[in-house]
Formats: sequence, C-alpha cells, structure tokens
Amino acid sequence: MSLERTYAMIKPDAVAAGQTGQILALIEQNGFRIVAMRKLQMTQAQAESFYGVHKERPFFKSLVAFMTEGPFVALVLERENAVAMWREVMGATNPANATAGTVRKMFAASIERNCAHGSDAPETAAVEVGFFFSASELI
Ligand code: FUP
Repeated sequence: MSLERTYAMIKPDAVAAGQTGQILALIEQNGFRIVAMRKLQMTQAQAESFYGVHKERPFFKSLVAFMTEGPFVALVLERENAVAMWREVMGATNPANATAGTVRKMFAASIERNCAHGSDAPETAAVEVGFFFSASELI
C-alpha cells in the first residue's frame, strides 16, 4: 500500500489544557510522519467555511464558537492508510463511545469539545489541507 496524507487538528480544548505534546507523541508513536504543522487561531469565517457541511445542524453555532475560542494546531500527517488510521487512533467522535487508549477517550470532554479532528476521506483531506497550508509547506 502507498503512503497517504490526512489533515488533523489538535483542537482549542486540548491546546489550552497543555495536551499538545502528548497528542503529538501519540501521532509519532503510531507511525505518522508530520508533513506540516502550525499553531493558528481560526476566524469565525474560516470555522464556518471549514465546517460548512454542518451549517444546518443544531450544534453548528456552538461548534464554530468552540473552534474559534483559542489557538489550535493544524497538521498534515502521512503514513500508509493515514485517513483511516488517524481516525482509529483518535477514536469515536463522542468520547463516551471511544475505545480505551484512543486520543479522544484520553483527552476529550464531550462530543463537541472532542480534542482532535481527522479528515473522513482522502478527497476531503486534500481540501482541508488546502485550507491551512500551501503546497510548498508540505515537506
Ligand atoms: P468527526 O468526523 O469524528 O470529527 O465527526 P463529524 O464530522 O460527525 O463532526 C464534526 C464535529 O462536529 C465533531 F468533531 C464535533 C462536532 N459535533 C458536535 O458538536 N455535535 C454532534 O452531535 C456531532 C458533531
């Protein structure tokens, strides 16, 4: 199987709680190469656009408020089967349903404040990477 890339975020809750280093360690321990990494704060317009697929959902406003409340870490990760593997390492969207040892089980407080993001398909990953990185930053 060939190398694949995914877009990941360490969300504002985990950054504020000082869990960035522990999550980065899990990323590397699980065989991902960090292709790009940057600490940023999303504007409201960026968050609304990034989560545009959810704009009709009841949690949309609250999700945008959460994602703009403080800095997050944007990452591009690479390994074989990166999209599915990062979602496995993160665990279920709702930490209550996440398997022991997953990032969300260890660090997330709720389905909204769930500490990490991962793309759901290679095509989505390519779009999401383009939100925060230019091609020359993917090294
Ligand atoms: P995931 O792919 O695991 O990030 O989950 P989704 O794409 O279904 O949801 C994206 C984000 O919306 C989640 F990370 C958190 C938020 N969300 C809620 O706040 N409430 C919900 O009921 C579902 C999702």
